Amino acid sequence: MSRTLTTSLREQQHPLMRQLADCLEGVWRSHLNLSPYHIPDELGYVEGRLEGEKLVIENRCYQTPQFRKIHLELAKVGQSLDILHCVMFPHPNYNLPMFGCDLVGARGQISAAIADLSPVSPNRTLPDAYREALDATPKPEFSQPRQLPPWGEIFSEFCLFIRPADSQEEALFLQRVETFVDIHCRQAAIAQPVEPSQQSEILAGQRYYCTQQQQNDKTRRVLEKAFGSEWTDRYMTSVLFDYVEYLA
Ligand code: 18B
Repeated sequence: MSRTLTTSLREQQHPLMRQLADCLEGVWRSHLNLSPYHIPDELGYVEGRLEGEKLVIENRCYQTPQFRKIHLELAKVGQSLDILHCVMFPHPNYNLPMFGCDLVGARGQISAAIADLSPVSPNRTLPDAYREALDATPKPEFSQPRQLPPWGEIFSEFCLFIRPADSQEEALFLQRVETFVDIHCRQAAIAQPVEPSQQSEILAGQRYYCTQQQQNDKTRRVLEKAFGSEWTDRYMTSVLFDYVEYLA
């Protein structure tokens, strides 16, 4: 049921979101061994309306041996706002960065396109293999870069935060995100678990990433309008940016 519903929302969204959702799932399927990740039924498909427009959320979650949770979320606010949100949460016994992506669009125009592979190690740099792979690919230029907020210090030097100017830049963004996820899945597939002493550092890095993301007031505001602040708090800390406290 949720699959059909997700497919239907995907078809209603901005073409870049649909293409990106298809692209992410395609790369995952070709490199990873995906199993379902269970989220509570009441959070798989959610509709809210407090003041103003209806908000519809559709979630898809997977897990793999390397990833505790892979979360793809599509959301639609009335007829005006479309959102694609994705985070891949590695198990903390692997030194793998956090892949995250957010696309926000209003009335046919994407206003914010963000994607990154964000480091979680104490020195806050990506593993050498990632840097080498990313440096070996052409760095795309966009005509309308956007300024990250202060909590965005979690992102790497490879972070993209732009407003795509036209369909050419949309395609370039899509291609760049595919490169990020392709590199990430290839690295994850050959990753070796770290020593227990390093795991607590990675846990701390993942926790920091999530608590910074939880400070995104723009996300909070959209959710609060439809669901209230209590629900939004719980959703942001348990679905969008949850973290674990245990060692594997
Ligand atoms: N986010 N985004 O995911 N957010 O979730 N998002 C916005 O044009 C939602 C992530 C990020 O300028 C905006 O200004 C909602 C991940 C950054 O202060 C809106 C959901 C990343 C900004 C939303 C959602 C991420 C941003 C304003 C749940 C990165 C700029 C759009 C479905 C890896 C923040 C605009 C700023 C912006 C909304 C980043 C409306 C509701 C994974 C940096």
